[in-house]
Amino acid sequence: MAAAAANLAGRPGVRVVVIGDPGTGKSSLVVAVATEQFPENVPKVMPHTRLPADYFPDRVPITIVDTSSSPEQKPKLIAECQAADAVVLTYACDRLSTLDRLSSYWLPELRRIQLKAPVIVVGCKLDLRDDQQNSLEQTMAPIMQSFREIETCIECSALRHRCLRSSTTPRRQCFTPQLLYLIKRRNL
Ligand SMILES: Nc1nc2c(ncn2[C@@H]2O[C@H](COP(=O)(O)OP(=O)(O)O)[C@@H](O)[C@H]2O)c(=O)[nH]1
Ligand SMILES: [Mg+2]
Repeated sequence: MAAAAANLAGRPGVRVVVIGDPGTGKSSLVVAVATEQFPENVPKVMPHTRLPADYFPDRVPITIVDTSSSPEQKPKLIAECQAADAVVLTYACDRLSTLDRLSSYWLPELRRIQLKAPVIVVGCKLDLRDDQQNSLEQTMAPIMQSFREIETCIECSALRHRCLRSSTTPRRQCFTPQLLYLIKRRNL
């Protein structure tokens, strides 16, 4: 794991790279996780964002790397993924075509570049999810069967500060345990 090796060489921290279709909520998620605020106007791509040092009990410094999915930026996106300790792959809960793109494009692409880092699938904009839709488990089970590199999946709303399993859990508390779990499991 490239970035983890660099950690041992003295470069501190864990790199989490956020990828996914345009408009799925990547940049808003980055801001929301870092600041606990929903940004009304978010830049197309956020600058690298360091999470507060006290974010985790064991104070592992985490840098979140936002990306652009435009074709010209593809080499950069690949390089970021190859340097990642974990990849967050987003879809939008209100646009099922972005969910389909996980299996038709993103996950095969990550295989093609031989990504070694674990993948966390995050369904954004949970507040816009249609209640008639299948549950997260029903939706994700076949995808997780086919793509074992998916470590875990969640759905959350940067706007409403919610995650799927508990409507009262703040984003921070639902997004970051997945990261913490990975960090511990992978000894990052
Ligand atoms: N309702 C709702 N809208 C969101 C949420 N997250 C992002 N958005 C909106 O979705 C649009 C695209 O978000 P953005 O973060 O720019 O997506 P990106 O292109 O993947 O970086 C923006 O208009 C955001 O305000 C959310 O949790 N709920
Ligand atoms: Mg963006």
